[in-house]
Amino acid sequence: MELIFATNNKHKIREISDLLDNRFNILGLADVSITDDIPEDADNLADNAVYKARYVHERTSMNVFADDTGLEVNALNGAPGVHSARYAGAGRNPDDNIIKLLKQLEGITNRKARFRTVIALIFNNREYLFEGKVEGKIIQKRKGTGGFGYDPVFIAKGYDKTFAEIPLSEKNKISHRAQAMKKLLEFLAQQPVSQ
Ligand code: ITT
Repeated sequence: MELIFATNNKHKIREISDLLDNRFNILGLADVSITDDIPEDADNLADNAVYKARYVHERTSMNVFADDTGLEVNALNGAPGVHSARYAGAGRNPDDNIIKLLKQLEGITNRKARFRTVIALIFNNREYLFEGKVEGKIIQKRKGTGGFGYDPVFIAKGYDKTFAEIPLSEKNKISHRAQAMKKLLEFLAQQPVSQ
């Protein structure tokens, strides 16, 4: 089954390919010659994900899913949230984002945070939403070199290592995206194979 994952983020494609069985052939945006930077201007994750999926569906008529993820920090009233990618500016630089986050949390003891992912799927012209989240905390200083984005400063509940210190296989057991993907996969598994 061919399915477009509407992302340019190679890390995400790798994470998801790791989760999928070989019934699915995942195509990235580059595979369908979409090079546009699809706007993510909505004020919530679901609307951004739906917008991206519709954008690609209108141009390809193929089954497609898109995700949007945010890091929600309790002490910052849910920020950076939907603005996670551009938290420190339009450059979308993960190192700058982490520096800003740690600065905002200086002196704050409540470090509770969660990653939340919303996936929008357009399948046979119908729209579906799937959500996953992982609770945890933001540490004081970055640790680890794996993962991407905010991974070096996020420790999931019940763990003592950051997402950048644990293997991808471990992150994929519990992560926000893995949980949303699991719901997507359960849905797809129920669809006839010919789709
Ligand atoms: P696309 O929009 O092309 O899919 P993106 O990197 O912009 O890729 P998101 O908008 O979903 O991805 O991500 C928002 C921000 O959250 C961005 O700064 C990411 O680096 C970060 N992020 C997303 N998933 C993450 C994860 O699993 N671990 C750490 N940070 C993550």
